[in-house]
Amino acid sequence: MDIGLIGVQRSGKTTIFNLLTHAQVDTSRFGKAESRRGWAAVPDERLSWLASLYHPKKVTPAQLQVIDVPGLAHGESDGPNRFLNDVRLVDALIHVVRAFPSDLGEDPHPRVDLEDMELEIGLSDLDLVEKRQARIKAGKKVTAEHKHELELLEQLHQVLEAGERLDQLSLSDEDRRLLSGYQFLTLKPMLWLINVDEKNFRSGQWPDRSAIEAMARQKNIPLVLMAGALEQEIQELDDADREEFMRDLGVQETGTARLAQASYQHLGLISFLTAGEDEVRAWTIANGTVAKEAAGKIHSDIERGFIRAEVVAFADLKQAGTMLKAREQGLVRLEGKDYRMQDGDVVNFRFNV
Ligand SMILES: Nc1nc2c(ncn2[C@@H]2O[C@H](COP(=O)(O)OP(=O)(O)OP(=O)(O)O)[C@@H](O)[C@H]2O)c(=O)[nH]1
Ligand SMILES: [Mg+2]
Repeated sequence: MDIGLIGVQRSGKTTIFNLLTHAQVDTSRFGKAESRRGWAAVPDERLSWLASLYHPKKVTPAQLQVIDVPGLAHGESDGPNRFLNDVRLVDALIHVVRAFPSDLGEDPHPRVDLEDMELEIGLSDLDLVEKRQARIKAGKKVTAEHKHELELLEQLHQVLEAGERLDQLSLSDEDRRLLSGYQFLTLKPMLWLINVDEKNFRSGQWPDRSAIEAMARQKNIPLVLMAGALEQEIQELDDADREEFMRDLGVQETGTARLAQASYQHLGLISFLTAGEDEVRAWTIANGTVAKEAAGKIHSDIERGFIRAEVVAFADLKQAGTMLKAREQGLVRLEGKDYRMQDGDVVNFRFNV
């Protein structure tokens, strides 16, 4: 699962990237023109509980790949912005919106920034549509499939020209498949991360709040309020200090955890867990994935030789206390290949190759 961080210049993208991936990229200077990738661990308290039960050699959280790209420059771009190419292939986008006064003392104008970015990604999609239309029309023969695609592209063109996102269009599964190859940015799940300073985080008030909340509702985009720089300071504290700081701030979970939860929810993702003396681990799958496919996440051999999945819900296991007791209480089920996996399932796949 790949997630792209986009936003206007100096909105705090690299700060969020550092926070999520525990990287230490310098954010003090302008003009960083390259994109970078890193892995973010998905916080999951269930792993620590399982680790205390199994004392494994290794604990491996679910991982999301995060891509940090250079910021969108105001007024400098004519034509599609080059940096958007670096996020063309991601599964989801996080738009980091500056709602704190910049280090140059400029007031934030998050609504304008949001509108600019929406316009920019819309134009980028429009450019793709037009190129494809031109290519089909320039071809020697226009087949029936081409005709259908041209009609569809015309529809997309209208939506984009009206300043709407393509995900507002209800598409048939077939058309969705047809379009998936284009990697349209406005068809990707998106989340708006409102990046504020400590004062606004505490008060819950930030510039343009009601206008942006209305925009988000209309476009069906979730908002996550976060104080990026502050979160990074919190992350560097030791456990006891961190707890106290968070209590004082009135939050139960770190920004990273809240962001991961929002992404999971919005992207329709769940985690299943495997536990043993070697490793305790969380695996990311799409909601609706069946047991046999989930087994393939671990290894293609396990998928191919799939026999049964031994499944216990994490909550049941925790309540029983140990796997043995869970078994005695009949909480461990044997499921077949078509079983729909649930978030927090602790699984042991039986297979034969
Ligand atoms: N007050 C405050 N400052 C922040 C916050 N997040 C980032 N900054 C500061 O804003 C400046 C830019 O942060 P970056 O994380 O480099 O922003 P960016 O979006 O990656 O910038 P470019 O890649 O140059 O577009 C730095 O000086 C950060 O310390 C925040 O939540 N609050
Ligand atoms: Mg940056």
